[in-house]
Amino acid sequence: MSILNDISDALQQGRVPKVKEFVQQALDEGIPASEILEQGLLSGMNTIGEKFKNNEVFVPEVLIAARAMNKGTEILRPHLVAAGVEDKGTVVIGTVKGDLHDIGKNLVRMMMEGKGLKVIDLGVDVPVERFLDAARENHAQIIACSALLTTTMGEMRNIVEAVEDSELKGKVRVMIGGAPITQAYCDQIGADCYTPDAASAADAALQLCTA
Ligand code: B1M
Repeated sequence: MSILNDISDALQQGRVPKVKEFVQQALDEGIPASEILEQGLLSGMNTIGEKFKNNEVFVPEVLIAARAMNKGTEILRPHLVAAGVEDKGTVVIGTVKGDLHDIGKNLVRMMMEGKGLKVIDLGVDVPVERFLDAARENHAQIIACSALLTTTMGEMRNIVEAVEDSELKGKVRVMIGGAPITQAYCDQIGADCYTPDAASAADAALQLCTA
């Protein structure tokens, strides 16, 4: 569908006003928000990711594409998030210390909100203690951590150990995810749950909160 290609192209060029315009146009044409996300925005981001890997584009280009991605998903947000009236549980989410990647984390947050969960978003570069403090303050059932770098994923082990060593042990579950994370890594560090994508993270979080 050409409007989805237009979104992907505008995102790759980092053209925020065009991305916003095309996303709105696609919604007006009745294209489902999930399709606009997958085949428009994420498709563009994947292309940028490939080019970044092959040294065809560099950090500034990726950064402006990421900004366009976040602006586009903001428009989709009300369409992805169903009107959950009462909170079904509370999740504290953030990208681990040293890591500034937030697009995947933002998608996870949106999908969780769409399941009627209350989500406290701590942003990026979040130190271990902030995750625990926020879980205490908000009586959260889940700490959800995202990491995109092999150099920062080790922070997740620190979070699991800090929860184990605190009064939160047995009360707060730790969920992990992000491109370099696997089920094997989850088992290795003793985290409670790994999911490969935002939709399955939301399903798993709801299950953990309502089990
Ligand atoms: Co960065 N970066 N980056 N980057 N970046 C990657 C991750 C990289 C794979 C690119 C590459 O080399 N091919 C590479 C990591 C290599 C590695 O560690 N193995 C990399 C690098 C090296 C770096 C820098 C070190 C580059 C540099 O400075 N030399 C630097 C580090 C900065 C830092 O964090 N300290 C850096 C910087 C940046 C930007 C700031 C320019 C920008 C981020 C902007 C932003 O996020 N606001 C950026 C981007 C955009 C990327 C790529 C291109 C795209 C990431 C993305 O947003 N994908 C990425 C290459 C790639 O992935 N192809 C790359 C889309 C997003 C929807 O996917 O986040 O994976 P993702 O989320 C998925 C799943 O993983 C999952 O759900 C989502 C889908 O449904 N998920 C969860 C995520 N979190 C979850 C949590 C869950 C469950 C599922 O439960 C709690």
